[in-house]
Amino acid sequence: MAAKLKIVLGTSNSHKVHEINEIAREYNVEFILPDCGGFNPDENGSTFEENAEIKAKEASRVSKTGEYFMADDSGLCVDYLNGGPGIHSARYDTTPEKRIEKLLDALKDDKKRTAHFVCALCLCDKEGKVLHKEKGTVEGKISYSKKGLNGFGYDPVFLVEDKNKTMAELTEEEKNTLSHRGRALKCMLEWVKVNFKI
Ligand code: ITT
Repeated sequence: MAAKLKIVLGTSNSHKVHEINEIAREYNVEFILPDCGGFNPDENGSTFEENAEIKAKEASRVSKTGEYFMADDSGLCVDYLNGGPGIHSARYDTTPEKRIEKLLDALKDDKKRTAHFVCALCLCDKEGKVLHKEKGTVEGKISYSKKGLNGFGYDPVFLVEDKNKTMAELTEEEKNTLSHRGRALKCMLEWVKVNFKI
């Protein structure tokens, strides 16, 4: 079997690296971190797609090694909050626990609880030229309290549509099958497979 194609993943979120490599398991691809001191892109885009592109390009700029670069910009969009926290999901409050508390508080007194997760992926080459983009979503509702220990971020309060469980109650494999990230990444990997002949 040919050596795995290495793609540099522009992120500082270790949960994303883990999930992305789990999803990529059945492909001949491995995602690795940028070869640089720290990864601090200026995420000043106004959409998930723009921020994914900013991060992928920044990874290609700062990493000393690598041929291909990908980034994931993702977040939770709550209908009652007009799509918020959205692209600000990671910055909604200072810790994951506080972010969940703030969200539950914003929806208290039986507010409309429908929501979805979004994941935008962008792949570029070492010159920073965009090669391909994908987007995935998963619909659900915000629960009244935290449940489950798996996953990360808002998973303990995101009730997956048609399942009587939060994302954090699903196994890693179940989450990756239906998540925003799983959906977007499988499409991206199929594109990579065909176009890079791996
Ligand atoms: P990088 O920008 O370094 O990749 P980040 O965590 O700051 O890491 P984002 O700007 O894309 O990444 O924000 C994503 C946030 O959205 C993440 O920190 C979570 O709060 C939330 N989120 C995204 N995907 C999630 C998932 O699968 N489960 C739960 N929360 C998720």
